[in-house]
Amino acid sequence: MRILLTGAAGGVGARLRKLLPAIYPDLVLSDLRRPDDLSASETFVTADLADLDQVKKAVAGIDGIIHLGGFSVEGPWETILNANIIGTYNLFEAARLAGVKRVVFASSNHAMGFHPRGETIGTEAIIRPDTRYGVSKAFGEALGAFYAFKHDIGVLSIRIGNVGEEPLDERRLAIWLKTEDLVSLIRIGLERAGLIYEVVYGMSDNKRAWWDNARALELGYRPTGRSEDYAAGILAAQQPKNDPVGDFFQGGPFCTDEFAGDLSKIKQA
Ligand code: 15L
Repeated sequence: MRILLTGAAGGVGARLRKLLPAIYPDLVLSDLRRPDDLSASETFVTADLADLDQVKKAVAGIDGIIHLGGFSVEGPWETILNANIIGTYNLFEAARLAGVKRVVFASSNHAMGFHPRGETIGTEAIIRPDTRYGVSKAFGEALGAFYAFKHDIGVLSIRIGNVGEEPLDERRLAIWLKTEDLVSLIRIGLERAGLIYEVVYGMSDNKRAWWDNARALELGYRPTGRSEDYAAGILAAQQPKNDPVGDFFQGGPFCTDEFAGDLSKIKQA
């Protein structure tokens, strides 16, 4: 399979560039700018997702896409609109026109960030984005379902927690995703026979998880990372903070940012 990785110059893209070539030797990378450390063996196409013609060029001859591209945190509406809303539309539209068979969409936990940490949610829970960024990820998931059923592209939306070598703090003990586990989920999206449209949570085997990832397990996911192995060190190093909103909701500080709601009312509802 000839695979396109969008957002290849970002943090998660950099991690995937180390692991994917062994699995998909015919890998094409794209982003707004060339990664500084691009090697001679890597194929790179510059593409602005907001420009359909550029996306069409990047997608030509591709069998499957891993779509990480876009703006990966909260930002002004214009930024989110261009990079994530128009950009993701262009990506799926270019995929349809080019006859791409599979798309793995990097959604985010922030599509669901306003669920309380005390609740365990599955993939059927109501969408509750915590930011304009989270709204754009919910849009991307909806777009994925639309292109899957209407245009026969197999799509996997992965609601990614936090990708890294190890969990960073108490919140990330619940949502940590080891890079190798992300690769396993990507392989399900690109290779699993008969896949039409699925949503899974992008987390490792985390004891403190607040997501029910049963569907991912049914699809064959076997995570290897265990955040609990890091828990004692992280909890001992954790600095006290005063963030009642962020501490209550799964989205953490993304919920606190610009928050003008009534936390006590929400807690009583
Ligand atoms: C995300 O969606 C971001 O892309 C990433 O930078 C982290 O902030 C992550 O969520 C998180 O929730 O920790």
